[in-house]
Amino acid sequence: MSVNYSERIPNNVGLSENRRLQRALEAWQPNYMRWWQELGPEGALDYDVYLRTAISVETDGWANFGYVKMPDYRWGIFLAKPEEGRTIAFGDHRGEPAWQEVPGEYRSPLRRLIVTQGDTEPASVEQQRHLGRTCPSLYDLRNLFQINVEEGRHLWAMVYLLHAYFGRDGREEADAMLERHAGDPDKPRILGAFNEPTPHWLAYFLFTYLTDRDGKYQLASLAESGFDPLARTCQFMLTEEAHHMFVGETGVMRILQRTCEVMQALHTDDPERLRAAGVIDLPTMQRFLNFHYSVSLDLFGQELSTNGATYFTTGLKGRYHETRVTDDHRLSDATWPVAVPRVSAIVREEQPALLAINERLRDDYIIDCQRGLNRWNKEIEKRGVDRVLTLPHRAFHRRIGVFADVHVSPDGRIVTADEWARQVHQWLPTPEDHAFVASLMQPVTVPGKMASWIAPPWRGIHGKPIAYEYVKFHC
Ligand code: BYC
Ligand code: FE
Ligand code: FE
Repeated sequence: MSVNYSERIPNNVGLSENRRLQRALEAWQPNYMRWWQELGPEGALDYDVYLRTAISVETDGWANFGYVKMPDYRWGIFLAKPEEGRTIAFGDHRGEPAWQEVPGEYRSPLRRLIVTQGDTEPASVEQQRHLGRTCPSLYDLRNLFQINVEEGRHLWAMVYLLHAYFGRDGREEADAMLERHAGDPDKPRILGAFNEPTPHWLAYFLFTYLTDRDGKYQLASLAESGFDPLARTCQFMLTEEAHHMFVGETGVMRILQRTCEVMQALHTDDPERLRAAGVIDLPTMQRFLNFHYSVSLDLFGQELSTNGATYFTTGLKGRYHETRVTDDHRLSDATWPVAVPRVSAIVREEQPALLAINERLRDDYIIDCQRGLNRWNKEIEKRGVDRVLTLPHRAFHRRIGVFADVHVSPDGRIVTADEWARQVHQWLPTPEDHAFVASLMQPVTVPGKMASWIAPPWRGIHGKPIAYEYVKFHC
């Protein structure tokens, strides 16, 4: 399963044995490169970046580190090793051999899933393209670029499936991936969170903690797919996702450490004084957390979804760790508790588990999000500060599903439009919050130096010191 790097498109799928497919992907490649040049990291085409490149899909020794100019990054096609005799783990086809070709009757929903997944990858690169201009350190800049090239590769992963298995429609969908753009009013990205701006590094760290984590849960569900090439692709993508969430979790942690340090030094929790000292106060952190969490919850779709039920029943998309769940894996009679707004309160009602597939995945996601919050709160406590960050209620600030039409406070009360309007500035980032955070974003590009608002990481990358020159600019 080692990757062949002698070809124009590195791969471990024997691309050279399928000339037609190889030619089709080689024809898409220049369009991708043009897109990267126009909408990839701004002004960074010529930087030498200390990047990790996958060289094998084995767990040991699968990466190579070295300076690379991003346009020279070897984007390619890597699938996890096939599992001998793999069978479909859920739905109507449970127990049947996994599909190596697209089942004709499921062609359209399968394509839709792959397109939706693929669309998010270049979207995130577009959203993050201006951040390089305001990096808090070279260490952070390098991690941003590492994530960007990997999201680019995730696009390649989905484009490969479209080209290899969906003929002409697939090629058209692959082209359209480079035509929709994050936040474009005429041709937006498919899912809401991927049209939101990522205007500064606080938004970016919360995005990689919360929105990349949706990626983890969606990819894990697709890694259960009865369509084996999709399952194997997503399994490999998941190994890269872990690093994206690490960047988010440690980024937020380092901001909190710095803030708490200054709170202790100045003996104050007054946001104005803390802001004047160049750190981000905790209420502001909470408001940004509220925003990114709520838009990420929307990514799981409606609480009750016939799409979700169909994906499951037909074996296209499973649950998180499907094979570890102990039930019939068909959900014919099972129920699942789903939160819904009733006259004056939010209550849980038992609903058919099949329809509640999206909600169940959201439940798994929420539990996982809370783990990082616990670690952040422990750090805040350790530094002698008496305040915690909390995840807002799942119904807070939602645009998709049953809560889209009600106003709900972060603590889960249904409130009137008036109360919402009066309080929203305490719950979600205000224009002033954005302006303040943006004002902190002065680039720091001296090796080992950090911006005022963030603590240094506890170690460097791949055994290198924190003060290593992770990015070389040549100017
Ligand atoms: N915004 O029946 P429903 C990642 C639409 S992140 C806008 O509930 P379904 C990454 C929905 O499409 C992982 N529209 O939908 C992270 C449907 O449209 P139609 C991305 C939305 O299909 C960071 C309608 O509402 N991967 O990898 O059950 C950086 C009815 O809804 C939204 C995937 O999402 C929304 N938030 O569930 C880089 C996996 N939510 O049919 C990368 C693939 C729903 O009425 N996608 N709608 O036109 C899926 O599995 C499903 O499409 C969804 C939606 C879970 C997203
Ligand atoms: Fe990704
Ligand atoms: Fe990611």
